[in-house]
Amino acid sequence: GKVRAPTHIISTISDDRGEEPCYAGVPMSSIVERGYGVGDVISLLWFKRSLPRYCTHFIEICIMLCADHGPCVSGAHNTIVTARAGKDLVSSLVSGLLTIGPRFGGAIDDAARYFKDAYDRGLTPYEFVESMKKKGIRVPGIGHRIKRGDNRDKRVELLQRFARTHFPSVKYMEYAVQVETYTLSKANNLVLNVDGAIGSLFLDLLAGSGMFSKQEIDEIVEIGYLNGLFVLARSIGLIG
Ligand code: Q5B
Repeated sequence: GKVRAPTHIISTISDDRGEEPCYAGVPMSSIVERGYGVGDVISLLWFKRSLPRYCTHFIEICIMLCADHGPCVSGAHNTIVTARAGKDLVSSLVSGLLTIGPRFGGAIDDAARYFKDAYDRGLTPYEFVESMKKKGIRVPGIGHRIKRGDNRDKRVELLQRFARTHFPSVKYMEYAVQVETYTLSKANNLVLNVDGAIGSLFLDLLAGSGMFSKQEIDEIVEIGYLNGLFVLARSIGLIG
C-alpha cells in the first residue's frame, strides 16, 4: 500500500500524493469549504490558477448557456440516433461530441484567434471580413442557421450583458460586434453567434483580468482549448 511504482507521467494540474487530492495546489477540502463552483475548478485545472469570481461566474454562465440547444443540431441529432439504435451512454455521447467542429460549436478557438489577430493588427471590420473572404475562409463566430439580425441569439445577449457589467474591458467583444454590424450589412443571417461571443469575451477575460501575461494569453489562444467549454457544456445536454 505505501509503495508506489515510479511513473512516467507527471501532471502539472492535479496531485494525489498527499492526504487528499489537490487541484493546482488547492486541496479538495478547501474547494468545498470555500464554496468553490465548477468555474473555480475549471480555472484551477485548465488555467492552473484561481481566477476572480466574475471570471469563474462567466465560465459557469458559458457552461449553462451552451448545455443544450434542441434536438436538431448536429450533436444532439447524432446522440439521439445512436441512443435509439440501442447503444450505451458513452457511445451515444461521443457520437454527438464528434460532430463538434468548425461549423458546429467548435469555432470558439478560431473566433478568438481571428478576432485577436485582426484587433491587435488594427484592421477595420471591413478590412478583416474582406480579407477573410479573399482567403475563402468563413469568419469563425459569425453566422447562424436560425438566428438573424432581427432575431438575435438570447445567449449572446446574456453573455454580452454580463460582461459589460462585470468585465473591466470588453474591447475584443465590441470589435466582434463591429464585425457583426458589417457582416449583417451583407446578409441577415451573419450574426455574432454563441461561439463568437464566447471567443471574443474570453479574450477580454484573459486580457482584462490581470491574471495572465501576454505570453500566456498568446499560448492559450494558440494551443486552443476554448472549444473545451462547448464540449463540456454540450455533454450535459447530450447525456440528458
Ligand atoms: N456565410 C454557422 O451556416 C454556419 C459565413 C458566411 C462569411 C461566415 C456558418 C458558419 C462560421 C463557423 C461558426 C459556429 C455553419 C456556429 C454553433 C452552436 C449552436 C448551433 C445551432 C448550438 C451557418 C450561406 C451563405 C454562404 C456563405 C455565407 C455563412 N457563414 N460568410 N462568414 N461566417 N459560420 N460556427 O446558415 O454566397 O451563398 O456561398 O460556418 O461560427 O454551432 O444552434 O445550430 O448551440 O448548438 O448553413 O448555436 O455561418 O449557411 O453555410 O449555407 O452559407 O452565407 O459563404 O454564402 P448556414 P451556409 P454564398 S454556432
